[in-house]
Amino acid sequence: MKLVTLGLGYIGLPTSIMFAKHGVDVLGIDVQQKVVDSLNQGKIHIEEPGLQEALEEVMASGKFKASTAPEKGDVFIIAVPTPNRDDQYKSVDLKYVLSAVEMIIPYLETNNTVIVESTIAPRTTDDHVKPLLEKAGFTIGEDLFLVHCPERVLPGQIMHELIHNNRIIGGVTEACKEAGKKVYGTFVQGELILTDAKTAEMSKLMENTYRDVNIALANELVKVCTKLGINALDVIQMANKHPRVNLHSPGPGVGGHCLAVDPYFIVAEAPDQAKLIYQARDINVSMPSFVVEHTAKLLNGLEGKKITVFGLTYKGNVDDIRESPAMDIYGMLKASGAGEVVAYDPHVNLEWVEQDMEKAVKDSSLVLILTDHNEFKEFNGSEFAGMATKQIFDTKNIVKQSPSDVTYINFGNLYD
Ligand code: SAJ
Repeated sequence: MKLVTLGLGYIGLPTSIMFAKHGVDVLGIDVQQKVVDSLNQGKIHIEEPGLQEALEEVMASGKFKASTAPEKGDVFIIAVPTPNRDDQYKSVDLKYVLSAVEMIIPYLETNNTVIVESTIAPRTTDDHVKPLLEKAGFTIGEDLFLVHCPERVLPGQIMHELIHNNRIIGGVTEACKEAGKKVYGTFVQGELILTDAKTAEMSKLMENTYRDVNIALANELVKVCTKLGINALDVIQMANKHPRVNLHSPGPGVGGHCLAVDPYFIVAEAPDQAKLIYQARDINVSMPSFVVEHTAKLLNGLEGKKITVFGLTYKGNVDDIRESPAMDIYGMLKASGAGEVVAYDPHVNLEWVEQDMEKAVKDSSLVLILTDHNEFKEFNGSEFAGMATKQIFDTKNIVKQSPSDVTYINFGNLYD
């Protein structure tokens, strides 16, 4: 089997490499020449445990190569970004998906399978992708097979989850479902669940929406408890002792290219019905302001103070700063008149991000933890010796034991 993948980002690259590891000849396509060059030189351009080693393995076996131009193949997988548009309900922008389809059309042959893995709004496969392929002369389910198989792997655990998660295979026809099953049967050990394309699209969106709505509930609880003088983190711990309750963890907001994006795809298609989903997004979007407001309170005003932000990525132990609430908070603090705002993140390799923890905290009045990197879980206290006032505001509740001479604040002991 020869596989052509379109998009070599956080999903397309691990997926391509996984197929190559299981004997498939893979040609990975990306529009960015520098990504293609780096991969062909055996270097990954994203951070994901196990991925670098896996790339080296498939380069050595000759099963994977990258290019900017597609070729003919048996299976085409589209894993390109689907950002929000800038409209009222932030609907899905299909431009990359549709241009990927246009790009492969000249290479498609009878009996090929086209799979969209990118997250798309409900009905996109039937209403947008299928017509393009039909216009090119194919009859879906007869001489070309079309499938939506949403990716559902967790960044940080992608290599494990690609193999062990179950997969929803949304075929446009029965024959399409079977074609999709054959492709993922190459390496997936989880269940291969066959359904139609629109059910697959909606299921994927609801998984992330479920999580977003539950996080919003936890974040709202923090706001309520802050007003009422109750420890929200204790409440979550108590309530979760109930066998049917699973309150999520509150935090400085919800980021990444999934939870902060996908719920809008549902809202945009049915705004009058999807009210709770929209409200949950609003609550999560409000969290950076809540954090900045309480940072100012803890410091009796931000003017002239140095604040050190620990963590810029959207979650711990990844290098991804897309839709990161930590980036919003960093920007808001900088715009707020604080004396100096320094960002320290050992996972983010950008010129303006400090890599030396001691330098980052020197003369600082507050360490503001925004990301749950492993590096921020344990401190012996000496790290904070140079601070002007030794204070930590831990919005992720991750510090295991705060050093005794440091004032430690989290979402459990914030009061209005
Ligand atoms: N977060 C909280 N509280 C929580 C859990 C998460 O504030 O209790 C925040 C994180 O800090 C982060 C955001 O939510 O900012 C998202 O993190 P995540 O770990 O929940 O999810 P992602 O975005 O890394 O990956 C999700 C996963 N979806 C689900 O778990 C339902 C993953 O399986 C999907 O493949 C991925 O979205 C995707 O690509 O859609």
